[in-house]
Amino acid sequence: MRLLYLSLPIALIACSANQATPAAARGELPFARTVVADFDSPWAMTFLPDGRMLVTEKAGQLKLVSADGKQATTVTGTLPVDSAGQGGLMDVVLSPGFAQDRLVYFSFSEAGPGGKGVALARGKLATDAGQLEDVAVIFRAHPYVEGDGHYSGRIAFSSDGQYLFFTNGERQKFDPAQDPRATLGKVLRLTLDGKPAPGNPLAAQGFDPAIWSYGHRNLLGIAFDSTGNLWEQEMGPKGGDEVNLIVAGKNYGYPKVSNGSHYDGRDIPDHKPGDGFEAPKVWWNPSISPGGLMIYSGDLFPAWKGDAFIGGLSSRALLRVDLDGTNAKKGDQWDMGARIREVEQGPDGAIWMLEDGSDGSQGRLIKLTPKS
Ligand SMILES: [Ca+2]
Ligand SMILES: [Ca+2]
Repeated sequence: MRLLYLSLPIALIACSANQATPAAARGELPFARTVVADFDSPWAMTFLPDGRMLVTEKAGQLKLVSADGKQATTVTGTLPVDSAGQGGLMDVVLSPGFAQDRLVYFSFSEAGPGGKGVALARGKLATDAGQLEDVAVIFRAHPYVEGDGHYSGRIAFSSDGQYLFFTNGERQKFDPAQDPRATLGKVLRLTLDGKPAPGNPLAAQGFDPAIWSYGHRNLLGIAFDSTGNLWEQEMGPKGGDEVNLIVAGKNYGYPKVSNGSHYDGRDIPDHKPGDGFEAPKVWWNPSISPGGLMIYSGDLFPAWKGDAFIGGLSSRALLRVDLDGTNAKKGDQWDMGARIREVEQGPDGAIWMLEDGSDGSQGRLIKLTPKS
């Protein structure tokens, strides 16, 4: 009773201090937005060393975009993609040795024996950047299954440039995420040539030799921070979207455990200490539908250095997650009024986003800079 009495005036003071609504609650954004270009269902982007950009469009086009966004040409030499449902041309990332080897890695969905799956390919960007040469598929998820969902297909390179991490979604089939022989529902560690990396943590236990971690659902973002921690975000089931710290050999639980539940209403046991599964560092209920992940290392927004930025699809938001060593907690969630598919850091430290819609309808490339 005494505690309640004492706490009352403090609560009242807190209320009156908040009467001036914070900027975030008024919907004001702490950055300026510039619309740079417009695309047809863009999916991913990356910057070339000269400031130009490569942007993928889901239907299969790889666009080369001038640094000011005013000119966009189609890069020739890409592969045919199966663009249906969530599939299409997906991620695009430069080789760690791009300045010398000019290799570009990209992922896409394709039809094949058994159904459909996500493939990883690479090619050499011609000096004028208008053409990919010597394009070859270097890895395919397995097995291929029916359906057009949860391909994942995000690419990241280890900080030392030795390994390629590739995400394979569970294709809306649930159990493959726990199947040691399937690459579905996994984070994979490959060589730069797309082979299973030697020394992967579960190979000796009979897992597919490419597997680095398992028990994932739809992994649409993967990135290393400046100290070498590997972060991943995935679309979980209803109320269970996650940011995970990826540790070699660990089981992240799906579909056996999740802080969310199945979209058809069936329960999934929550993560709890000692259950043998890695719990997410951050999760969202209601769902945000994370579409892309970037870890900020620039100078334009010094307060956000080292933090993770996530594009939200159903949440139509840009989200910031505070990263501190191996800890993570929710930061900001800014309403963008459109599904955000991809987040990238520009050469000058600006934050760039791709909307998820079609040309002329929220398929825009937007640059975020500090308010002047
Ligand atoms: Ca990107
Ligand atoms: Ca649950």
